[in-house]
Amino acid sequence: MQRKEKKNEKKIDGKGLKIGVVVAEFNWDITGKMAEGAVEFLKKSGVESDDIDVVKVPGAFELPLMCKKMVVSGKFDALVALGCVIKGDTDHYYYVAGEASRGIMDVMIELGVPIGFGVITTNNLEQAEERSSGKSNKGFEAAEAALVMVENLKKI
Ligand code: INI
Repeated sequence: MQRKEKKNEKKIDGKGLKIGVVVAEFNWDITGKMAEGAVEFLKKSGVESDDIDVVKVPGAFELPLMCKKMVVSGKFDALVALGCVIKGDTDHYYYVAGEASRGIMDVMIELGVPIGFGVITTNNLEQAEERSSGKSNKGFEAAEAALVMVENLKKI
């Protein structure tokens, strides 16, 4: 599936912004590509390489704590949280995906710093590959959402 074009899409100016990319190492074949997509978008938007910190965590379950620590440090204008949870034969998927998503939202709402949500949840590896490559790379999209939110929050 192709990335949906947004109405009135305009170039975001990321110059001077400090962005953290938090990426789960679980399913690295997928999340590594998502991290590349996120960094590519940030650089394309003017964020300097030195202002992009990529931090790894073991799995999606660990994303919220690292996001919280990074936001509390006060160093970042926004974060991008990346993970890939693939459905297996047990209920584990629901706990990992559900808690990652709830935890990231809690950090964002409590601390008021935008976090682009790039945790993909899929039925199989094939779907995960689709969502981590080319124009459908969800890392790219999550980075875009983070920068848009920085800009929009400034206007409030
Ligand atoms: N972590 C993921 O990021 N994706 C998964 O699909 C996954 N599955 O299926 O188990 C997963 N599990 C590990 C989890 O995120 C924690 O790292 C682990 O439970 C240790 O706390």
